[in-house]
Amino acid sequence: MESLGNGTEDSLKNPDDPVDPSLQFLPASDAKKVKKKKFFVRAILVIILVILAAVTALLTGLLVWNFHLRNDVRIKKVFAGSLTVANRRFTDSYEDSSSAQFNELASHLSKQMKNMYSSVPLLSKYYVSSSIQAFSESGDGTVIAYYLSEFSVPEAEVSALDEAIQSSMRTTEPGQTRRLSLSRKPTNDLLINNMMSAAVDPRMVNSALKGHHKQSHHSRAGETDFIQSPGFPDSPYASNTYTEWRLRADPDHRLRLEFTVVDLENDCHKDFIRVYDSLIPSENHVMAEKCGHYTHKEQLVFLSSGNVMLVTLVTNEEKNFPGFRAKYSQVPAEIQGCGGKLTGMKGTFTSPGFPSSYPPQAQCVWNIEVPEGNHIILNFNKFSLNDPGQSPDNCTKDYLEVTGNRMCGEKFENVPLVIKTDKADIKFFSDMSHVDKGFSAEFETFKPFDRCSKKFHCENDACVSQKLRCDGYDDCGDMSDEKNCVCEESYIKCKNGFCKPKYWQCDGVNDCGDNTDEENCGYCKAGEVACRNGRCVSEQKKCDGHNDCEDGTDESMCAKSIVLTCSEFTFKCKNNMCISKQNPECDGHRDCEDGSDEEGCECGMTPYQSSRIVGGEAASEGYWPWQVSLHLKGRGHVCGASLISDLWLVTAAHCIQETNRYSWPEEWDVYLGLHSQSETNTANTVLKGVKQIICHPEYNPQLYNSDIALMELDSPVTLSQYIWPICLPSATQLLPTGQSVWITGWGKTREEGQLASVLQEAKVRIINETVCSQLIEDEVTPQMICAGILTGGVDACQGDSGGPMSFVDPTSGRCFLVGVVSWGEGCGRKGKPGIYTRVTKYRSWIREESGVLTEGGSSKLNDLDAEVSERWIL
Ligand code: 4AZ
Repeated sequence: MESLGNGTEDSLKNPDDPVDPSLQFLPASDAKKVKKKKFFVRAILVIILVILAAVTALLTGLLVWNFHLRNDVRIKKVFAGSLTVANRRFTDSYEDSSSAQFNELASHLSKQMKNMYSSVPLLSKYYVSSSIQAFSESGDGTVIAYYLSEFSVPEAEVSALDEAIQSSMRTTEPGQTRRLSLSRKPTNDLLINNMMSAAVDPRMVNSALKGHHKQSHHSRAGETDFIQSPGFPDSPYASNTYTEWRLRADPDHRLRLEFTVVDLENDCHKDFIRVYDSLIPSENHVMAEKCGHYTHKEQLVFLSSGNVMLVTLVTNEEKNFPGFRAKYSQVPAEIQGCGGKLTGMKGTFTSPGFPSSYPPQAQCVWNIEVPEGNHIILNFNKFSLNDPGQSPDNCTKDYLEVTGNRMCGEKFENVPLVIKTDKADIKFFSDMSHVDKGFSAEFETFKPFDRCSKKFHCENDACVSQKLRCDGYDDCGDMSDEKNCVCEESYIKCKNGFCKPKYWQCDGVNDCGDNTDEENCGYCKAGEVACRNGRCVSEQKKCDGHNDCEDGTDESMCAKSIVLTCSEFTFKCKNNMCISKQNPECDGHRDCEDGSDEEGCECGMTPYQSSRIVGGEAASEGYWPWQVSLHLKGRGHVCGASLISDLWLVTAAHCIQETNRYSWPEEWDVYLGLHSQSETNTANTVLKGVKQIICHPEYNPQLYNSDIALMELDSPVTLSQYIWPICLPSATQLLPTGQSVWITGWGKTREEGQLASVLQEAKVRIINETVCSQLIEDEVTPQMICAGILTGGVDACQGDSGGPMSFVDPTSGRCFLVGVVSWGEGCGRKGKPGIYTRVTKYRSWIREESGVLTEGGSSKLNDLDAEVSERWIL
């Protein structure tokens, strides 16, 4: 750097300037050498500058050139379309492209089209030419013209051109007529409507295609004619050719085209046949594209929507095959059996033209009406309604609509369709492009058989005795037996329509579910809500976001929770805030600000939703994966228990207090994932020892009050489909009277009977506390909960003790441990429900002793466990 600087300064100095005496020069060892060096440096500098200038000029040139060139690279874009000339009658001479009439109308139209395009600046800019390809006769005797319009457009403007073409077409849609004026004389005007246009497949306008062979045929009534690829069958078709066959039929007729031989290259990108529902190759009217080889067995028959059809063959340079042969004829436009009324006990109907492919633009409606009281079954022997770009979930192109539900795509298996009425409207629709084989259907009738016979048929398809209708209990399991009731005299009518026994009124329990039975109990007026704390507030204040009751009652059964002072009626979130909603845990809504009401919700998911001890049935393996069997060493099964985490069990205190020995952890074997007591060694079963037993400190062996205990396993159990914890209810969870719950265990199947070998299950209902106390001689405390079937026969029994009473929350499908089998007066006796430990009362004790924090009770569930649970939900 330094030497260059010196050199430049030197060179700029005028050699005539007097030398500055203050400057002192370093002695030059060799003056000639210094001069040479300076010259050399200057030369390099000049060369670098020249190179830089050249590169800049080159780059600028390239940029300018590229910009112009790109703008100048034009693409040939061909549109194919049709239009109706409403004020010209069709004559046969229009079919002959060499006739004077053809040429007169064609040139007339071409000029008018040019005028039309010139009125749109973008079209006018890139327009090259239009050519009228053919004419055909429309249904009303006027002329349909088929044209090709060519544009030469820069690549960047292609989509703008497409849009301009489409919007210019919109002005001539059906019903709109466009008068294209050639001259000022109105007589010369052509009235044009139904103008349609679509791009032509670029493979058809490929400049490599040499031959453009065109043939025209008019099918005559009663005659069948043939078309075939050039040279067929003696020599293969030629390379790089485009051939088209224009087929016409008389007005009010369709064309029927049947391929008898198709033998082309397998790759449709190379050689292919196309069938169009038009006389020009418009993409909007492609009915089918075929290549490869078809055997005689596969019928390849097409029907046009009108009286024209176009067949094209495109071949590329390699692999030439024999080609095709097809016969064509004209058939009346009206297709028999396209819609109509179908009556009787059975019948058939098919897509139009079946077994030929249905035509484009078809619409048929069948009204099936079978004898009153019968239902309809539809069987499809064939169903193939494919249209490219249409998914079976969104049938917008070709479809069959059965009582409002659309079906499309292909069905390989005949899955009968049951229509539970005696009338059905069925509609077939095909759009203007792409056709398929269609369908063939059979309808039959059947008398709906009520499998419940004289019993009440629940909405969930269960059958219950008619006597159980409107008795205040949910016998069906979906409350349907308690809906639409006229309440008998001994019942009150709740505002929500349910009937509940009068003696449940004013007992402090909300049996109606909407609190009707606890209103007007002397302390609240009509139209008021009875708060749990004894206050009364106006019903209008319910769910208004204010704690009007001051104990949260009026905000407890609302979609949204409010934050309240904690009480026995509130749910406490992890952040110690309390919320008003009843049973908010694991209900799928984040009610706590910190989301803790939805934490640990992996628990309690059963793989199956069962429809169903004494009076029970054998459970299916894996139905109750929290059910545990407690074996006393040398004695076998003694009690049940419930898994609440991978380490902790809940059981009954009386199970571990029988004698001293029962309270020693080492005396117990814990079987998890067990199904049958005779098969304790299966792959699904795990045997664990017990590390510690914690009996509830207030357990009262005389009253069986606080009959609850915890067992800690000697090591965590690996969770699986067969071993999974049940959720613990929050302290404020409410179970209404009549609620169905499940009891499970290997206990005795009769009061004087034997233990069950296979795990048993039974559905029982929660019994009103007042009623229970009246039925049971011994004291029933608030720490207990009664459940059973008062007619008898269904109950827990000896050996079931300690086991779970599971409540399946219908909204989340999650199971909660709401009771622990405790005691009862005998087993399954009439009017003697079973007594269970009320788990909600022990929620905080369980949390304190076991450390099981979450409602799910399994803070240790890992990713793998979560995966298992997700699979189950499915
Ligand atoms: C028992 O002895 C027992 N019917 C458990 C439940 C019931 C009766 C007896 C309820 O373990």
